[in-house]
Amino acid sequence: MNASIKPIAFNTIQQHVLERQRRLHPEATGEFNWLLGGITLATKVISDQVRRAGLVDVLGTTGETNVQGEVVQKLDVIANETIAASLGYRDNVGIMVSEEDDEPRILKELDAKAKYIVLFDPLDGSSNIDVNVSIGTIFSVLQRREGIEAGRVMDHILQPGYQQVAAGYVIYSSSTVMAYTTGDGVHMFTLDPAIGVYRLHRENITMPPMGRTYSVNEAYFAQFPKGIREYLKWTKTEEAGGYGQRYIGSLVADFHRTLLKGGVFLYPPTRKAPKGKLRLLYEANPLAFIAEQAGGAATDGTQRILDKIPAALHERTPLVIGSKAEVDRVLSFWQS
Ligand code: AHM
Ligand code: MG
Repeated sequence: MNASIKPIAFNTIQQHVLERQRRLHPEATGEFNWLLGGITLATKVISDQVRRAGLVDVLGTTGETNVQGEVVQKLDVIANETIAASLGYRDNVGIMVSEEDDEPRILKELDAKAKYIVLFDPLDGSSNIDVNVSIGTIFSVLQRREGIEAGRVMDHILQPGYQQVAAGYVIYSSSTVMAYTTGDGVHMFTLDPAIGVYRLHRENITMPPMGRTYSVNEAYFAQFPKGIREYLKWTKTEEAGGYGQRYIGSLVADFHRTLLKGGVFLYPPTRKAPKGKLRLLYEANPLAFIAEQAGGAATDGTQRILDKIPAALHERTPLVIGSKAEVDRVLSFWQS
């Protein structure tokens, strides 16, 4: 080859996972890569639908409400079925759990082959779909447990977040970006629309250890616990040194900014949602795994999110997540 012609360097997400596995886990079978391929394929299809919303008939509601009592958007359904179809072909996925489904989808008897359980919020921030604000997909991956009697599906699903083997999210925004972790740091990829692949953008991301930005729906101020109200009042004092506030109303987008720029995202208990609004298994857990892998923290106000033992599929949790020092500061107000 002509020495002056260099091959175009690109590192796709699949290559990245393979390369790290060979280096860090030579015993790995490549099965996780196959599973991740199902998720990346589905999110490329969703990204395409989101980009063409308005041109094709995907905007608006289906006229139904989901198990959580929320209005179902057409794109929610499209995203849900796209992920289900894509993962359904992966013979190593035994169970799927989605925010949009009342019950888990049992694809295969859980055995050594179908060892993965994938939990996801297919389209987070759906209320923002019709107004072109960033939305996203969040996913969490667990493995079936050993020694569980046949048919006891929930025993496999209701595992604490520290048992996750992988987690990630995709944000459909000015570009489509995926971040994931398998417990070896957080890595970020941008979807290259020209060739339809996710290309490495940043490896081993670390969250700034502190940041003077808080992200909360402050319209609920009067409904928040006293300690949270005290923290929010304090951020406006001279002593605090000048805080900024950012709130998009899509968890993925608010988290993505917090991961890159630092600060804290809060969805505390409110009178309307005394256990918080966000779901433990497929919203709080995967983002908490990513936050911790990036050096940040996530708590429900009394304990680490990843230590929570879930009791129900669609369980909700309060969530304070972000830079370690800022999460600790919120806790110091909330717990005093
Ligand atoms: P969704 O999963 O039904 O879209 O709901 C979760 C969303 C999050 O993305 C966001 O953080 C939160 O709801 C916003 O809630 P609120 O409108 O109460 O501020
Ligand atoms: Mg959501």
